[in-house]
Amino acid sequence: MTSDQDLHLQFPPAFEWGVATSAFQIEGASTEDGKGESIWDRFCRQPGVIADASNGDVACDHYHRLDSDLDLIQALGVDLYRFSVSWPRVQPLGSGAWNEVGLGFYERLVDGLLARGLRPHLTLNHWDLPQALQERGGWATREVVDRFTDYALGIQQRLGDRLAAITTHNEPWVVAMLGHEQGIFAPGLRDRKVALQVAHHLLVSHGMALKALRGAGASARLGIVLNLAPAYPATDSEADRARARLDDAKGRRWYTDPLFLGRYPQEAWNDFGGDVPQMREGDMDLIRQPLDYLGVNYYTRHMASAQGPWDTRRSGLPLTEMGWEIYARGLTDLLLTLHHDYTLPDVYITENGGAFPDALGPDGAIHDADRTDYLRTHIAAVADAMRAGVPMAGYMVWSLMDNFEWASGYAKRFGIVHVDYETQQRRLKDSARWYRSLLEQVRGRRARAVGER
Ligand code: IFM
Repeated sequence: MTSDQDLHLQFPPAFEWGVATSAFQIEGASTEDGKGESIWDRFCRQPGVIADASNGDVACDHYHRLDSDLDLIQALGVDLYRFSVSWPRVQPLGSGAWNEVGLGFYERLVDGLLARGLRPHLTLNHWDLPQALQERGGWATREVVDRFTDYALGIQQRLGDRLAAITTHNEPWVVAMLGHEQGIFAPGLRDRKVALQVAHHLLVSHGMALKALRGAGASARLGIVLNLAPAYPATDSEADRARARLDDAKGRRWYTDPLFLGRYPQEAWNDFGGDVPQMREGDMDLIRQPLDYLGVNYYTRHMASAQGPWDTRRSGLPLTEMGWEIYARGLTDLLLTLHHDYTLPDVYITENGGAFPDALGPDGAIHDADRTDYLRTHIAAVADAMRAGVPMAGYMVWSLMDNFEWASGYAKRFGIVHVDYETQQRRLKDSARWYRSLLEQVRGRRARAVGER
């Protein structure tokens, strides 16, 4: 096994390291300075949908603590920061007028990162669609494709010259399926046909926005972020193996095949039957725009059983607080499968991390050895994939700090920095100190590489 001493040696000096967050999960200030309502603001107000009945009104109060949070990011020694723009903060109704104060916030954020030597990786859609667009049908309507493209161009015009990367969407599967089929995320709908139409519009809007951004001369690298889990059969039976292939086609390839091959996987298309989306001529060509990078969010594997949903406790592997199996090898397998199936652009792990109990010790520290182990083994899994030829470009921890974990509220903590929600005090957990020391070793190596030239 790769030791801590050796881990940084597995990565070339140019490999980039970062931490990630999203607007709704940390900003708060949900009605301030002209911000419009998002579908998550609205969803949280429904009784019973958020485990602890909380919302994003205050969250980590990042909106009011921007400078000290940027100092915190810099202190970790990372190269880049992945964040998202709240669409309704900059364009309250999702069309028409822009909100100058909201744009100013992101301008300060981007300039503050650059001043601290950090590269801004901006995500346009991390789920908080303006509620005004939802009233007109949201992602289920074709209109949203044009609105999203206008929004992308507005951000490009204002911030584009200073961004290292622009991601169109974060995890389209989650928006489509958890938001529109299972109804456990905003906007809380339960209709598979609608969900698949939403997925199609997310992909088309990705392609349309990418094309428009390139047309506008964007200098940032452009890509998309997918949540992917490799599918394994629960047993060696033919039935379970067939289920794993089908689950993979419906969960992963439904997104990656259109992006890289310009078509939906046939077996998933057949299985979805009458629920498949309506398409327009040219849609698949639009979706298959050249990507500068693919972002992969990895947390766990998927076990496929012909008997029905798999109970993760059956595997005997340690689980995170989300009940997700800890299986680092799955990350290597996933990356190798992607490398085998497609000609990949640069690949970033745009999210990876775990929720753990995180008790605050009597010494005022958080000894989250379980999270440090999780990060170490998954980073080693990335190194394994890279050695096997996968074009890995960077790795980002989810998350910089504890935050609003959607339907789980604030009870599940993913941060490497602890947030005391009473006082908003930030405290580095042991995992943050470990990550920082890994990056110090990386820096030492980079400095030596420059010295040797
Ligand atoms: O917190 C989320 C994030 O917003 C998207 N990816 C998964 C994370 C953990 O559930």
